[in-house]
Parts: sequence; C-alpha cells; structure tokens
Amino acid sequence: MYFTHAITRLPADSVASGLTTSNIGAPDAELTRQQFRNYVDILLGLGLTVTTLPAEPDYPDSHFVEDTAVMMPELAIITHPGAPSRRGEVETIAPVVSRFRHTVRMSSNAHMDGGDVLMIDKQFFIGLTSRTDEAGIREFAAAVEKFGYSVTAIEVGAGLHLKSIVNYVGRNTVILSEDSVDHPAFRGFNQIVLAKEEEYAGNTLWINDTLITPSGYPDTLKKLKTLGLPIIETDTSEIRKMDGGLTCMSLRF
Ligand code: CIR
Repeated sequence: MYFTHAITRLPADSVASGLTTSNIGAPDAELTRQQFRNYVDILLGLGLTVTTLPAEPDYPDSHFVEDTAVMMPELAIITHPGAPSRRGEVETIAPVVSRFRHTVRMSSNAHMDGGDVLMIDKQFFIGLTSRTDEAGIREFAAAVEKFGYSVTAIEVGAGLHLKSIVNYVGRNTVILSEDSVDHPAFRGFNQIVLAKEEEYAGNTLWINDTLITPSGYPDTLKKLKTLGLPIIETDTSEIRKMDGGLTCMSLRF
C-alpha cells in the first residue's frame, strides 16, 4: 500500500484531560504539540500531503484521529468510538474523510476504535477490546467483505488497542508482544517479538517502506534494523502519557 495523504488534528490545550491508563504523569500541552508537529514533518518528508484540522478543545483525545475512521482504497468506515467521551469526534472527521472517500457510518449499536484495526493488504485483523465489540466487527465486515477483504477478530488481553501490541512493519513481518506470538492469525508472518519492557515501541508505523518508531527503545530499534528499511525515530513521551502512539495521530491513505 502506498500512502499519498494523511489527515491529522492539532492537539488541544486540554490534552491532559483526555482518557489514560498510563500513570506516568500529565502531558505538557506545548510539548505535545511540538511532538505532533515533528510527526507531521516526518509525514511530509515521506511525501504525503497532510491535512491538519484545527484543535477541538472539547475533545481532549481528538488528535488521536486514527480511532474515528478506517480508510481503504474503496471506502472509509466512520466508526462509533468505544469511549463515550470520544463519540462526538466523528462529527468533524466525517465531512473531511468524505472529501476523499465514499463513507459508511457505523451504527450506534456497534463500537469500534480505529486503533483496533490492523490492515495488511486485503486482510483486516480487528481487536476485541474495551473499545471494539463484536457488533462493531460484524458491521465492519459487512461493509468491506464485498470488496474482497477478510476480517479476523483477535481477542486482546492487555493494552488499549490491538495496534498497541501488534503492527505490520513491511517485508511480510509483524512486530508484536510476547503474548501475541502464538496467535494463529500471525503465524503466516515473520515476527519481531517485543521485549516486555519495550512493548510501547510495538506502535511502530510503516509508511511507504519507511518505519517511524518512538525513540528510547534500543532493543526494538536493533530488531527493526534487521529488516533493512529506513527508520526514523521520534520522541513521543507526551503522547504516551495519554496512551497514544504513532499510528493514532493520523489517518493514512
Ligand atoms: C484514548 O484513551 O482513547 C486516548 N487517550 C488514546 C487513544 C490512542 N489511540 C490509538 O492508539 N489509536
């Protein structure tokens, strides 16, 4: 998949009021924005056209745009996010996404965060988590299967989202937590297994055969280097404080 565009949203001053389970302190709003700007610069450097939406102070998690939609070449699904405080975020994302794709909107009986949706070619692996339920996966599957996609549900025991612990990093390889290694869904891929203390770095983003990875995770970096792809490290200290990572801050297509 070659990406040409990304949609992002500027973090609001209210960022520290968002949802988090991290217990590693409150993020600094200005440093969050700086880390966000660095991220956007990396996307621009990789040749993507980036649409950055204005901050939404009433939605302190709204710069985690990945959770509000799932983009694919044929269509986009506008999700019904699992956390009640985040549901309003889709109202301002939907019109922007619909400039680029035909959109299908999930019903309010179903729940899904885009952070649970891992797309590898024509396969979707979708985490069953506190944010994404079976009804969400059923509605999603009904919308995409006619375009030849397969959908596999994955029970996620720990971590916020599936992509908190499993991501595709190119070259038929997934990076994943120790706990996910034996999952049959990932047996067909080469595997880079995260050290327990570096699990956060599993949220590495593969864009146009370049890897963007959080800085400060030396064991993961060493393992990623074996793929032979260009790697860009960037600091996500403030993003992490709100359970966010690199995939969360953009919709790529
Ligand atoms: C939340 O709990 O919803 C946000 N604080 C973090 C969302 C991170 N999103 C993602 O990993 N896709």
